[in-house]
Amino acid sequence: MTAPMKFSPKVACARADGRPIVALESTIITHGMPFPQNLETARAVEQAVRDAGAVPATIAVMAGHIHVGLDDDQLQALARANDVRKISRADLAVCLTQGWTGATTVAATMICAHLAGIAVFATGGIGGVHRGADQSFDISADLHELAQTPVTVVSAGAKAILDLPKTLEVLETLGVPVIGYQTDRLPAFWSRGSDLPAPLRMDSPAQIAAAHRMRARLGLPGGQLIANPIPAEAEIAHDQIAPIIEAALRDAAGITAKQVTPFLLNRVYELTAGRSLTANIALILNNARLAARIADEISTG
Ligand code: PSU
Ligand code: MN
Repeated sequence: MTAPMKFSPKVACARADGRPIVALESTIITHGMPFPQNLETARAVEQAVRDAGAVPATIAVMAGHIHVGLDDDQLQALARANDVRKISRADLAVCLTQGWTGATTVAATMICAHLAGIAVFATGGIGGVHRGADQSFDISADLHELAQTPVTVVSAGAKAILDLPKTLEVLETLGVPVIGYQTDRLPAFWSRGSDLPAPLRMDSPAQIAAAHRMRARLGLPGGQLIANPIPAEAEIAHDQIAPIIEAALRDAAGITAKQVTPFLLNRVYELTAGRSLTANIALILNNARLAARIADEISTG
């Protein structure tokens, strides 16, 4: 009994040849960005992975299968649709058996990447502990996935709409290594740094690949979270974004569950007149390039 998966021809070839592959998520396309920037970004991120010498594998659920690697028609269909479900660990099996179209979050993409034998995954920012979680109990399933699925996830930190200190505490409790890439400070998505220290630091893709392999040798089940700061020219300074996040959070009163993160990202987009999206695109491209280099080190090591 195996998982219902369909590999694109290019991903199938790369798997057969043992070439480096980078998994990419689809929730960012369907729930994280507006059309047409979502489609342009999905294509550009795939190209960034190719330019860095790896094969991109964007993952989504369609017609009862986990698709690993999408063609341009499939990417377009996802980017234009507004009835795609946001799929996390809890939803994956139901989405498949019901035949729904589903976009995979960080958690679900990690599960699918691991099933496909892909070790590295590039995203924007992971989900985490929401502000006010002491009342709402809203903590992303992404954190628990990092604790149990052995995939190295390249992010720009956790999204700054979250409670970053609490997110770090939960990651520490769950035994997830949070590794600042060439930085001692925890990156904060749209901003290069927060006032929090990065728990660990590494400076090269080879070091990150070595730690990934060591976790396997130790029999440790979970993954690694790489926190790669947004490029300086694209960042929105912390002082500038902080009041906007506060305003977006006020506007989010009454929004719950899966809708919270998409609502907040869209509200920050509106309140920054699109600047947050420009930054989001820049950081994803930056993560895709780093992920390709890590995947290359893992495949040759
Ligand atoms: N990174 C982005 N934009 C996004 C996301 C990540 O730059 O939209 C998505 C990811 O799929 C992540 C999800 O898993 O947001 C978190 O949702 P939640 O807080 O509901 O777990
Ligand atoms: Mn949530």
